[in-house]
Amino acid sequence: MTRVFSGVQPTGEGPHIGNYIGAFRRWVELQDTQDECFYCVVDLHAMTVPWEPESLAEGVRRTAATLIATGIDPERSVLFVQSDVPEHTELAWILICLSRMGELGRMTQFKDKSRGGEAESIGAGLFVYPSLMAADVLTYRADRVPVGDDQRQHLELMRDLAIRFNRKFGETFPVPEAVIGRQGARIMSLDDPTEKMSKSSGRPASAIGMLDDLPSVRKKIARAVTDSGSTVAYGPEHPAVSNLLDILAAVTGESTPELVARLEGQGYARLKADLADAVVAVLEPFQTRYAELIGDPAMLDKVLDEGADKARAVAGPTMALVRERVGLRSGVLR
Ligand code: AQP
Repeated sequence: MTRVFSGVQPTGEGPHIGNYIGAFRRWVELQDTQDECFYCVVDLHAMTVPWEPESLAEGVRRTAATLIATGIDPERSVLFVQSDVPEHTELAWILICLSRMGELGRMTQFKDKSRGGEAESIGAGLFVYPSLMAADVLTYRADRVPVGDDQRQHLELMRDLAIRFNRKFGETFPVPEAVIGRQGARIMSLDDPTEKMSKSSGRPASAIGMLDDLPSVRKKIARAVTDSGSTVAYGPEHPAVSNLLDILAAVTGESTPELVARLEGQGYARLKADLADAVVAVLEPFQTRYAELIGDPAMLDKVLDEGADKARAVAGPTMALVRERVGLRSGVLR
């Protein structure tokens, strides 16, 4: 039996087209090919940067509705919220104790997100959250973790922690494998192709939000930066246009060489017009479904409660085994 686990943070302006291309659409596909899929709104990760209680609660509902509207089927996948399953934090503590300061300090996401801040004022959660992420996956003893390219380093740490735990305490966890797509695994910002598209950049023009109104999606694409010259070409010398081509390829299913052949000599305006049409064609039905879901909070809560029950049924036995292996008393749990 193969088990898949992945998560999304309910942060910032909400999921963007990069999250969809790099992660969600693969999660949906995996429902057809894998035995069990666990998809989690990782609300505790959203506390690694300053947060407001109302926007966190709102972000959780919005993210859950987004996942269902993109095609995650709660009948076929376990869809739940991280903080509903306390085993994540319990295992995280053990993994934090097995993590090394040096390896956590090398995480580029920590370096990026803490840049510019005073060490004195950066929350310690930002430093240790890769160990919580390892706990998220290992709690379910998952085999495969579909993520975008930005999570590659965290996945390596997760594998190291699983191996370290198994060596010290006996074979307990499968060593999870990252599933990273060859195309679209790192969608870049529309206003700066050297920077990853991100929920919390604070620059609305940088990301196509999945919930952005469609006229502003078109406007953002029309204003996206391009490379000097006017050739539609793909490669490292054309980072901005390559990023637009990556998005177009992902949403249409065409390959980038096919797109280049079709759009060559037609200038950037045509590329942007085609891209806007293709992105709107994906977002329009998604947003209609999303509006129905977000308008029914009782149904969403029910889905998430049921998901938490199913997740706990797997997480509980893992933690009971872990407690025994590491030498913690487990009598109270029996
Ligand atoms: N730009 C991206 N291109 C492709 N995949 C991406 N992912 C994120 N950004 C891109 C993938 O989406 C999944 C969920 O991401 P996350 O919520 O865990 O957080 P993140 O990776 O830190 O993404 P963001 O959007 O940049 O959020 P903030 O700004 O809150 O940090 C992951 O599988 C991720 O790889």
